[in-house]
Amino acid sequence: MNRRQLLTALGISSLALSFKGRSYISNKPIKKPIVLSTWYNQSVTANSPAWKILYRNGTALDAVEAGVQVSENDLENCCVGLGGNPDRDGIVTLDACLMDHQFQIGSVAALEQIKNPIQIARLVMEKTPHVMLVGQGAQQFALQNGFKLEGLQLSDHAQKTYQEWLKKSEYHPIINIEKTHGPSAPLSPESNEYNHDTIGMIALDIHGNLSGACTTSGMGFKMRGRVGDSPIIGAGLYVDNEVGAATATGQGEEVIRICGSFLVVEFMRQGYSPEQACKKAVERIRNKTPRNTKDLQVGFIALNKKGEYGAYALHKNFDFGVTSGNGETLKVDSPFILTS
Ligand code: SD4
Repeated sequence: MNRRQLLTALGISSLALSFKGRSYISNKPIKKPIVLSTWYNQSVTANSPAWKILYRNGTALDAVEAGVQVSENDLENCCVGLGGNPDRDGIVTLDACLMDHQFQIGSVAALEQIKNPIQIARLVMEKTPHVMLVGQGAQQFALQNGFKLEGLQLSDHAQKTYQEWLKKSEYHPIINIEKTHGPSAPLSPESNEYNHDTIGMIALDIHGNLSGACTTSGMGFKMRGRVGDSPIIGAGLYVDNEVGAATATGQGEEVIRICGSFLVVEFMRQGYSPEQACKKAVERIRNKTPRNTKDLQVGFIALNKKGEYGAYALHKNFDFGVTSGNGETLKVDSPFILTS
């Protein structure tokens, strides 16, 4: 048995070999399976089907795909699936992607009238030579694969919020950091509460493999054609099975600007803990963006090969849910760097 095989047998990952000496390296037993997702209010329900799959020795990919569909199917959810808030023209457009432990990726953006964009993203990954389909082409592909076209009607809450928004038709990507977020949070155009709650979910299965999924209706009242970070591999989601996985929520433009989730994974590769890695990515946004971060929220969650997890946000009030061990979903408040 060589040194690598010996360490692997002892449960010490190959990552530990490369970065021994850093705080990230520990000999603690690997915590698996485990699944976490952005915004605790939706994690509670979304992690549950994911956990059932993981608990029965299923794959992380199947788990995250099943998990995020809970939010996609929830018409009360302001920010995921067809119940989400529309763009300025009153049309709901959906973005989603997933990535597995073998660097397989699939993504759809600006998809309209299709209920589960994450399923289409998976089909893009498995059935096409491409990694991303957008707009009409994505819709056509969904229909060719047996999906049905849903109506254009907005959900009740989206209709109400849109009518309210139309009075001024102003778009400020401002996030009221004083209020509690989550699907059940009060929706008001003034507070821009409706701009949140993309679900990003990352998981480590019993086989030691990582996968992730991310799905959203994007920022409410965005310009027609605007695409955020959520369907962009490396921005809204990234997985490297040797290292870890990360996903993002919040102002997508800022996440894209720094290749956010990729950056978090790369920081973990350098030996940083998931929390430290998320913090460094958030600091990168604060230090580099030409915009004023006072009104911008971004949050990352990350998970490494050891089942260690963490998060960081620009502002307070970002939380997430973690399910492992006995299957209970733990609420975790993310640390943050800015207080005003
Ligand atoms: C976007 N990142 O479209 C998404 C929005 C979001 O919680 O995460 N909301 O920019």
